[in-house]
This record gives sequence, C-alpha cells and structure tokens, in this order.
Amino acid sequence: KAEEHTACANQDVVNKLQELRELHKAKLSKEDTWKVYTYDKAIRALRSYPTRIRCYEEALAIPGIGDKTAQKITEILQTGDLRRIGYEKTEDIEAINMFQGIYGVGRQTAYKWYANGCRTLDDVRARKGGIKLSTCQEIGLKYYADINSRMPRSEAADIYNLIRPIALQIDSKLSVEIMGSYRRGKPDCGDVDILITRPTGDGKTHQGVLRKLLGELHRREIITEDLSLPDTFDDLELVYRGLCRRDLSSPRRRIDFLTVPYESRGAALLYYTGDDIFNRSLRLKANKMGYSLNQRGLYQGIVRNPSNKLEKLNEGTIIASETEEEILRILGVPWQEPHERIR
Ligand code: DCP
Ligand code: MG
Ligand code: MN
Repeated sequence: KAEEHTACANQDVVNKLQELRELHKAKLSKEDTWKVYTYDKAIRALRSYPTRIRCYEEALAIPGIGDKTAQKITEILQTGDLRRIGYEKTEDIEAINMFQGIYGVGRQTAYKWYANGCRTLDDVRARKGGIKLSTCQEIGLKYYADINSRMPRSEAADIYNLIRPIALQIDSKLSVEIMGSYRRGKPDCGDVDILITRPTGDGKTHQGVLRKLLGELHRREIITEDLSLPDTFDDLELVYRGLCRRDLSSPRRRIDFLTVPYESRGAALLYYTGDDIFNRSLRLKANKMGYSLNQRGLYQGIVRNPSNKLEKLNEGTIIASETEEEILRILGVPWQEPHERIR
C-alpha cells in the first residue's frame, strides 16, 4: 500500500494548489512564504479528506482551509482550472524555478543569475552575465535531466542490492538499510537513501566504513560523482551526497548515505524515513512537550537562548533513541507504518 495508492477524492484540487504553492515558493517576500505555509496546510487537509468536496461551504468547513483557499477550491471544482496560477506564472519565476533544479542552486543564486540576464539553461552553460558555478552546480547542470527525474522503485532496489553486499564485505556485522521514500513504499524515488549503523557487542564501530565503501563504489563506477563529502571521516555520524548509477546504460541517480551510532538507530530510522512534513510535525510536537527531536534522539531539558533559539545553552539529556516505537510512545503519537507517514 504505497502513498500514491492512497486514493484522494480531491487529487485534481491538490495538484492545482501544489502548482500554485511552487510558484509562491520561488518568490522571496514574507507574504509568499506565508502563502506557501497556508497552501501546505490546505493540501494536507485535502489529502486526508475522505470525500469529493461539493461546494464552497464544505471546503470552508474543513479545518485548515480559510475563505480564500475555499474560493480557489471552488474555482477548481467548477472550472477544472485556477486562474491565479496563470497570473503567478511569470517568465522570471519559471526561469528561477528551472535554475533551482540545478543541484546546489538555491533561491538567492537563481535570482542573481536572472538579474545577470540568464533566462535558460543554455544561458547558464554559456555563463551569461559572467556568472560563476561551483563544482557541485556544474555537476548539477551536466546531469540536469537525470537528477530531475524520479526513478522507479525497482531501480532504487537494484542500486541498494548492489551496494549492500559490498558494505557487508567490508564489515559483515553492519546494518545497511534503504530509507526515505523507498521505505515509505512509494512507487518512485527521487534518490536512494542508505542508513548504515553497526550493532555493538564486540566493541567495534562502523567508523572508517563509509570511507572504504565510497572508495569501493567509485572503483566499481557505481558512484560516479561526489556532491558533498564529510569534512572528516572520524565521526560516527556522517552524511554523504553523490550521484550513482545502476549500470553504464542507466541514468545517474542521487544517492545519500547517513551513518549513525547504534544507540541512535531508532531516531535515525524515524528521521530518515520521513516524510519531511511528518518529521516537522513530530519535531513540533516534541517542542510543545518541552522536548527536542533530531536524527540522534529525543532530548529533554535543552535550554535555548531566548533571543537566538538556535543557540543551545545546555545539551539536555537523551531520553529515547534506540527504537522508533519508544520515541513515538513518549510523544504520544500512535504507531504509524512507514507508508502511513505522509503529509
Ligand atoms: N528529511 C527531513 N527534512 C529535510 C530533508 C530530509 O526530515 N529537509 C528526512 C525525511 C525524508 C528523508 O530525510 O523522508 C530523506 O530525504 P529525501 O530528500 O531523500 O526525501 P524522500 O526520500 O522522502 O523523497 P524522495 O523520493 O524525493 O527522495
Ligand atoms: Mg529520498
Ligand atoms: Mn535523500
């Protein structure tokens, strides 16, 4: 039972609102940020709404949907279209969205390139306006089409099944798992997310494994480009991003690795399974209860600087991290199978 198979009675409405959301997402004003938030909330509400919406009043009665969104929903229901999309879809926004499809290009860079006169990917290739690209961005541009297409689930499985035995050859006690949209059962995946950890017992850790594994995957031409390597391979928690391919005739695919100490396995499973919206709501719930949740664990008693919430004045103590069940139980969230963890 995968995400896409969960029938949504108002899928066409969701699609149009999603399209409008993406257009606002590309803009910079506070108002646009607020609109993205509003549409996210409405889309979430619509996804779990069981029946076809009949009229404006019915839409307005759904928690999370306000007057203006209800009007838009009515327009989509009546005309099959949303005029607002046309108004928002200006040439600059389309170009900026396209530039942001280049790996490593954020909104600021996309705007800068537009201001420098770039309108197409060819303009970017020609470095129009004297723009400069980082190594990552060059790779992102070169494999633009590959990176921006999703792979069938079976291809993600093939890539994982190539990598797992190679990792186990390095250390047979490793736990190597495929996460992200694959674990949620999606029929297509944007990338391959792999979690590596090692049950303790003989005193050894997975330290050093990622470096060896990446070396081996490069040698076998499974990994073709690195996008971001850890600063040092000495830590137990490492993040890697790169490109890989199943075989020489396959497109390049994005691949991510995360390694964590075994005590953090539950928190890492929870984090890396997602989806990102589910994670955000869990973190919010944790914060409201006075806890703090990240990929390492659930913490209690973290004191933050009131004028800079990002600064921790105290590390707090870890109260759960080994299993997903334990973390969800403490948060008072009923158990949800991976395929149910969707926005
Ligand atoms: N994640 C998160 N917040 C982010 C990015 C990621 O919580 N900003 C977590 C939840 C994601 C998981 O990491 O499910 C993997 O990230 P991906 O970007 O690979 O997303 P998915 O695998 O869910 O989807 P896709 O098929 O697009 O890769
Ligand atoms: Mg993924
Ligand atoms: Mn990923």
